[in-house]
Amino acid sequence: MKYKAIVFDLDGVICHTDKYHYLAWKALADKLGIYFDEVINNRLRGVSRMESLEIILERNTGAPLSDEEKVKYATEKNDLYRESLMQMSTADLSDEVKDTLDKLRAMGLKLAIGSSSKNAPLILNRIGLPDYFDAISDGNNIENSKPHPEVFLKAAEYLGLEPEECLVVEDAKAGLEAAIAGGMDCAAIGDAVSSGLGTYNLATFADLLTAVE
Ligand code: B16
Ligand code: MG
Repeated sequence: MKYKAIVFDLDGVICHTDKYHYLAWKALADKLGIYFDEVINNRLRGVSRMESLEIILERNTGAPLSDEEKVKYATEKNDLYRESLMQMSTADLSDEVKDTLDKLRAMGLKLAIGSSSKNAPLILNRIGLPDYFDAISDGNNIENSKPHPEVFLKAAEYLGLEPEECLVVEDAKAGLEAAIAGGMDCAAIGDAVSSGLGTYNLATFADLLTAVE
């Protein structure tokens, strides 16, 4: 086996909360009269909440926001986003993802989460995996979000492994850059494939089973 563990990004890899992020940011951008679309939204993948707001504000043609206003609007977006998360259930975890995770574990691999999100524990609860992973590193235990490698280095540390013993799975360019900066191999899925940065490119989540052999 090439690796001892796999560290999974959450949003866009294990489940699809990305559409809820988009709708909540879109509602805020519309309220502020700022242009926002799905192409800009792709730049928010893996990026922290406050950094996401800064990307949206690049198109602000009105008065600049104060730091207090930025915190207020980011909180408003998060409240709306968390309302959407409450609609999620175990049905939002696909059979393909759950079966693949179970097979990887049966192969002897440790499984961890490496997510920029402060809402990761809530999301894992909603999809029925609150205690499934061997380690969780998320937006609550980091100072620097992706593309900084901290979230993945902490995941390796929590697993008691060296970074090079772990494979990262990511749907975001910023996430692949973070893995590479941390000295880790990475598997790209979804939008991240086109960046060309992945050690492996996955057409489906189940392709991981052959990538790790
Ligand atoms: P929150 P990931 C990331 O999750 C999302 O991709 C990104 O769009 C979001 O801004 C970030 O979490 C922070 O999320 O506002 O919930 O703390 O892809 O790293 O699992
Ligand atoms: Mg992601």
